[in-house]
Amino acid sequence: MTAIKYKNIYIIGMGVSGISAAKALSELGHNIYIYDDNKKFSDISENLSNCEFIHYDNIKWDALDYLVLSPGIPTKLPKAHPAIKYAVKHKVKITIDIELFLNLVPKANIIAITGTNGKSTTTALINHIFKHNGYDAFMGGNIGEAVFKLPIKNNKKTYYILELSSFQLELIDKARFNAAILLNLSEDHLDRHGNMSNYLEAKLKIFANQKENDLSLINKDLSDNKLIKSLANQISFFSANNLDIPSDINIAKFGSNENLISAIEVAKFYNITHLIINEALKTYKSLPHRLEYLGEINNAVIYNDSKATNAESTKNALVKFSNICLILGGVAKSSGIKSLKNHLKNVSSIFLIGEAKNEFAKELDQFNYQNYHKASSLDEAFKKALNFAKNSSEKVTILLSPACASFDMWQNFVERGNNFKKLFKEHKDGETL
Ligand code: UMA
Repeated sequence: MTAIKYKNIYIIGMGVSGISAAKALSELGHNIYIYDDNKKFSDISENLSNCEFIHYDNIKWDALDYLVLSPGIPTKLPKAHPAIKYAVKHKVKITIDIELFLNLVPKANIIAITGTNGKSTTTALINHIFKHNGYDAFMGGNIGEAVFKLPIKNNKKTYYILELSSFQLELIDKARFNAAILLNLSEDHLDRHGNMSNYLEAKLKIFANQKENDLSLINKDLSDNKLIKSLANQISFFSANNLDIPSDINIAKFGSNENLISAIEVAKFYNITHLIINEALKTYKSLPHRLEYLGEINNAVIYNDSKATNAESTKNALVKFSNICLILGGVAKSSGIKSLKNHLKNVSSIFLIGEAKNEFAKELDQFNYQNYHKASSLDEAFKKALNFAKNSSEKVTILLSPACASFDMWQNFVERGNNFKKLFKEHKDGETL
């Protein structure tokens, strides 16, 4: 352990990342102060021994070394968190759990994955291939496992495979990633970044501290972008069209060719053979809520793609099936569903739910797509979709792929997906009664 021994660290946000950072860093001997704007956390110190819960107006800023922000805390937009002003005034370094964790493991191999869609699948796939090859691999980050929940192993034989969001990358300063991937880019999180150029700039921090022999992979589709062109001699492009794997491997479970090809490139970079890679691809199982196969009811095959929180992600799902009954809606992203316009030929009917339903109905009218129906809940939409399937002479794919955030009805996409799975189970059980 080097730079951060026995520091005074102030952690704001007591979610998954804040709590695990507070626990791990206090166990390492640092002085930890914590805070969360949500009053329900004010007695959290009782569970976090040695961590003092204190408001940012009352803490001694001059004595602090770090302000650690949870990824969900805005640094600029829509409105910078008030603690940031204090940190700037008192020259306290503003950072993120990822950076502090990586300070502790400088000898380990760090592989980082970002992009708008497919990050979790690519992260899980790389982890699966590495484990299959016998490597000591751990995955974490935006995928849901905060880095400070992972074991701290500072040696060359350890591989950390990290999914990183633009919120996390925004606060990266010195962390170096030995292999880094930018999978793709489409409109998302503009409430936090303001515009696409800022969003891309945050994502490109994944390459900022790389050295000559590190692997820097970017999707070739982005090669015309000005910011990316300026990096051209330091990066390699991968193309989603160059897929070379045995034909008996079902590629739908990888979400997209981008995920699959970039994961294979990383595995090859770390000397994993084709034989091992292909074996691992065969045994890989898709993650929950990402084109997750649930089963069949009567004439319908049902998939849960609750993780599709933007239209680009839903578009990826639509190209994989035919005769689709699509459940769409929630809290719309600023770009709405315009990227679905040319991908509705496989969609037989759409059931609209949530806050976005009227807005999406208008968009569908503009696309001249008429076979849509509004539903008051996910439950009603699913019932209507099952009914549609019953009356169809061909097999139907019922797909929950909402192209929206979930906050109007659920806490997050996981809760939305779990509710859908529960509905599936109830109807399935009903069928077999
Ligand atoms: N809070 C404040 N003040 C604020 C805002 C939030 O005190 O102004 C508090 C909340 O009251 C809450 C805590 O901060 O108690 C939540 O912090 P958080 O939103 O950063 O959530 P965590 O539970 O720490 O989860 C974070 C990531 N969340 C976000 O980026 C929003 C998780 O990504 C990540 O899995 C986890 O760290 C572990 O690394 C989730 C996500 O939605 C999956 N990511 C976005 C995405 O994928 O699109 C980027």
